[in-house]
Amino acid sequence: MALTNNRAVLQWIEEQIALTKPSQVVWIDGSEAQLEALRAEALTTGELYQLNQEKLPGCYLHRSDPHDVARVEGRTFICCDKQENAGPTNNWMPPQEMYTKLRKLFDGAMAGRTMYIIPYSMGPVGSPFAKYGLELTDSIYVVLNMAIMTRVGKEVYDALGDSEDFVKGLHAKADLNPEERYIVQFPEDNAIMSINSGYGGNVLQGKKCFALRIASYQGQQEGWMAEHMLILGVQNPAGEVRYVTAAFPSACGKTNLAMLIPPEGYEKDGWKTWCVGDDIAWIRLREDGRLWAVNPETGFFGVAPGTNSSSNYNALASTQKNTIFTNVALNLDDDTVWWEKMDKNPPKNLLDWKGNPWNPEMATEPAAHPNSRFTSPVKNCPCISDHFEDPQGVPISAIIFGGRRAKTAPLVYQSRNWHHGVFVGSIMASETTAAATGAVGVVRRDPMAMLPFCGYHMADYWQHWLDMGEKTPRAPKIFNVNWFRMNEKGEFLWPGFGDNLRVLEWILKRAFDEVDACETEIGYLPFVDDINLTGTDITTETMEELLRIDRELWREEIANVQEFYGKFNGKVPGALREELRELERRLTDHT
Ligand code: GTP
Ligand code: SPV
Ligand code: MN
Repeated sequence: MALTNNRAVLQWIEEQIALTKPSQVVWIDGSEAQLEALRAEALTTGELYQLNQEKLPGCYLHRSDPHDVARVEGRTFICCDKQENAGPTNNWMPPQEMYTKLRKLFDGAMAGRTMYIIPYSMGPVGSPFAKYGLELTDSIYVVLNMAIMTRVGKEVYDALGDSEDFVKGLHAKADLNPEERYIVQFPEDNAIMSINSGYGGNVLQGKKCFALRIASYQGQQEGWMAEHMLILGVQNPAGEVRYVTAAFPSACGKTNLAMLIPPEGYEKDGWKTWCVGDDIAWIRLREDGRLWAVNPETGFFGVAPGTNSSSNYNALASTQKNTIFTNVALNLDDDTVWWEKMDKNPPKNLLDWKGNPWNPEMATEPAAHPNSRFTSPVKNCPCISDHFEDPQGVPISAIIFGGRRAKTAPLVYQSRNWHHGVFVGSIMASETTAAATGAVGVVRRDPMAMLPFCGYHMADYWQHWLDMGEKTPRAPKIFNVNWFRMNEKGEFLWPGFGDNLRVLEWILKRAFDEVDACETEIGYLPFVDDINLTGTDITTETMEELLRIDRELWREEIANVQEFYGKFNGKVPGALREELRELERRLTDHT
């Protein structure tokens, strides 16, 4: 029975039923009883495998199709009316042409299957930040993941009322054919269609499709921002909590920074951290002249490999109940999960992510897929912030950009002002990771970590950033970090993880004018002594190396950025081109 009288909702659903022709339609109401029945059904079909319910209560393993393990950027489209509004960094097709193509693929795609109607909210229901969506899907896995990642339930219909302002999302697994896989956003129609995938960011439409691609466009139209950012509160020994957001590309450390454990000495001194979000931030200017952020999600869809009790205790703790693991390895001895770097000794009796026997001697591939993930409720996190559900969000003092750069980018630097900070974000570059299909380890420009997620022209997006700064009297300070700088032997110079708090301490002091800095051509750098290294074995020489500016590399960087900016057909905002010229001038003057 329909859970709403909203005519726009009912009519749209009817059309999608007529198109996809499911044999059954189920209205998801968000109740635990209904979800439990779906889990039971998924166990009988093999879509889920029940893990050890004593050790991992409420936890399940899912293995995706081996050719469907990551986002597919080459098959992701922004279909707005004019190609120039999608810009050179997005795939585009005229909306009508794409609708025609997709209608053929969706025609009868749910025949013999059940359509689940998922009502969901991004952001606390009723909050000024909240936006609502519906996802129609034929995947129980999608229903169960969406129920962890978003606020699913009848209250969404109540909040929506008669309004037509909801995102219309349609998803069908079809036959998972990678050649016919499409992840399509229609920003001007508030619509998403994805087909022939069952994995992660391709199909959990609340996440990248809505909360970034559609929402970034909405943000530009309505004067707010949707960003690929974690949100973290850092409590100092005086008891004051200051918030940062940080944009790092996929699999570059957001989840880890978002819930870091302070190093021992810091903990003794009374430092604490509070996680608000690990992947997406929606940001609005409030009456007090500051930018405030909410995490629109309610779960973590986190990278499993590398997660262990010392790298990220809080993430590991978050996965100990009510979690869905995707493409990790299975320990047959006790029905628990395993992945690379969970501990040193892989279990003896292990099945790899494809379900085949695995041992280190015969292995040619890792046991867990490099992009294997856990879907865990945010409320499992031991350091979840009291403000997580706050409908107004938290005030941001610093915005941090960063990526994986073996060289070039120093451990940390501060931009000179908002314009320069936007420039720093626009020239971000990082080595690619397993989060998307394609080559891994190739350096590419990934502005604000939004390259695969910006729902409109990237240069207009930069202008929107500049505009937001103009109208924000107490704008956050903007920084850049690089936890991944390497020595000649290819080893990381910086310990990372919990020790990143040492850098955050400096950043937050800078944001409140509590420490001096060294002015350089690229921005403000810390004086070596101003990063607290007590309790580490990091030498002054290592620190100097971490903070060294290699002018030769920076000149190469400028040439590369010029080429990158050149792709935007003269649309790069003047303020950013000016920043690039100024940077070049400062680097030339130096020699
Ligand atoms: P998405 O969920 O894809 O958006 O990724 P994310 O940015 O949340 O990345 P995540 O925190 O899951 O980190 C991914 C990988 O980076 C893991 O393998 C981590 O072990 C590694 N990593 C995270 N933080 C650090 C760090 O400070 N230093 C080093 N060396 N590695 C790190
Ligand atoms: C990312 O790739 O940035 C993710 C994972 O957070 S996914 O949901 O698959 O996009
Ligand atoms: Mn992400």
